[in-house]
Amino acid sequence: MDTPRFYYFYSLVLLVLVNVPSFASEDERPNIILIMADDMGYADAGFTGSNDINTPNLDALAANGVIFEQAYVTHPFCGPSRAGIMAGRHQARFGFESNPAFDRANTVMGIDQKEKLFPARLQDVGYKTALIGKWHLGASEVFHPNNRGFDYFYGFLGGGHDYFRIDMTEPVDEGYLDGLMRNGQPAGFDGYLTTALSRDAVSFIKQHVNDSKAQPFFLFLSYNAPHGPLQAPAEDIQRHSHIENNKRRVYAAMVDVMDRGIGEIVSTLKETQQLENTLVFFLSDNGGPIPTERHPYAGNGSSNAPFKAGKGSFSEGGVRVPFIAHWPKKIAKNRRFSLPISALDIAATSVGLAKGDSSQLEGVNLVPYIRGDNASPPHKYLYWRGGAYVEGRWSVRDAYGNKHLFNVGSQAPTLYKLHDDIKEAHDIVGEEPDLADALHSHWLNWNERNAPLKIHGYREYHRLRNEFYKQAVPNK
Ligand SMILES: [Ca+2]
Repeated sequence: MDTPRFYYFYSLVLLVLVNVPSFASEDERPNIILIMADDMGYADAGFTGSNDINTPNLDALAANGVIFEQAYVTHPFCGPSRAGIMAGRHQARFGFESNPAFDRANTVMGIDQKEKLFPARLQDVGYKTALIGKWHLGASEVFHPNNRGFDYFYGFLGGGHDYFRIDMTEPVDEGYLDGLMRNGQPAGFDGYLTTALSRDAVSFIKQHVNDSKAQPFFLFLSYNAPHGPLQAPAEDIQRHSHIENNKRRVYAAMVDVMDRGIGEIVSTLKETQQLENTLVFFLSDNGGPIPTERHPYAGNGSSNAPFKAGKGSFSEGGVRVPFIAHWPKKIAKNRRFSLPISALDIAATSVGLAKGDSSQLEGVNLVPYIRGDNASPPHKYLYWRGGAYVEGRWSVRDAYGNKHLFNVGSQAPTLYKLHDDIKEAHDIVGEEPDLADALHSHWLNWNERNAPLKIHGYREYHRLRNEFYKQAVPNK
């Protein structure tokens, strides 16, 4: 062969090999669907032991996939937990530790613009991305889902929404009666909101598969169910008449409608031959809110049994959540994974499988652990940090169930051995001071790389704003 020509040909081949991503010819990368419940109690799915609320569709996903027995979110309430999940980094790294107030004009009140959210990382490597439902990471244009990694958005920007109505003549602080949006345009919904979100998710999948069988998609189906306001269609409440407690009866109906929607998603994946190679995650964004001594009428009727406390607390009831993954192609059925995992792992797993840019992500790709290729604990330590109304509070646990925390509402730090004391009933901080010190040192070390709290919680924000305008508006 003529030598210069050979090199020319050879470098051309190399150029092509280097420039064409390896997934271009035959894309084996999975679709990814992240389904999130809002304020759902740990014990309120069949697969976590509920006997008065039926979740047959979630249970089928659990049985045909993997149940994570020790799965944690990084914060015990909505906004910060979701910020961590979307960024794939602990939200304390960028100071997002309170629920942002709903304010379309405020370009500070949302998730740090410097954070590259994981859907944007998927977008960069060719995924079609969609958010359907709740956002809660900022309401101004700069935080808008379409500007933060989602090709498609249908839903609402605040922390929740009325399930039946839109009423722009009756504005409420957190936007619960505002119109919905679809890709920057005003939108509405027919009937019950949870059903409308499920229906939109089904349409998105069908349309995407119809348009492009080759391109994988990422769908974040972010239900606000069963977060308040407690509302459900009358016939669904009626079907739960066996539940005596009024709140829990409505709550059960809300979970039930969500579960049926998830069933529709699974059916659609089957119909479109996508189920086999779609990785579906399901979790709740924090523990269920339950009545407390200070607020005896609080809560949505959820149960976090067998754990202590609920939403807002660093006890297990606030941060340990129902969590499953389903991916027939790569994850064997009937699996239970018993080592601690973090909601931050969703981003690392997804971006890892998509062959995207994982730099700065703090979670781990769970697949080698689930499949048994890696038997070590995915996380030696997990960390929590207070913010907003719980500043100065912290929590840390290790892979062996030792948990040291200065909890919301506590007078002093406590220490528990979760493997013998799942209810966190026996504080042993006095008996094992060295263990407590060692855990706290790990927390202090971790905290050195965190940012200070950057935004006010919504209550404080509205209080300050109202105070300000009270002074500004003359009485005459
Ligand atoms: Ca929540």
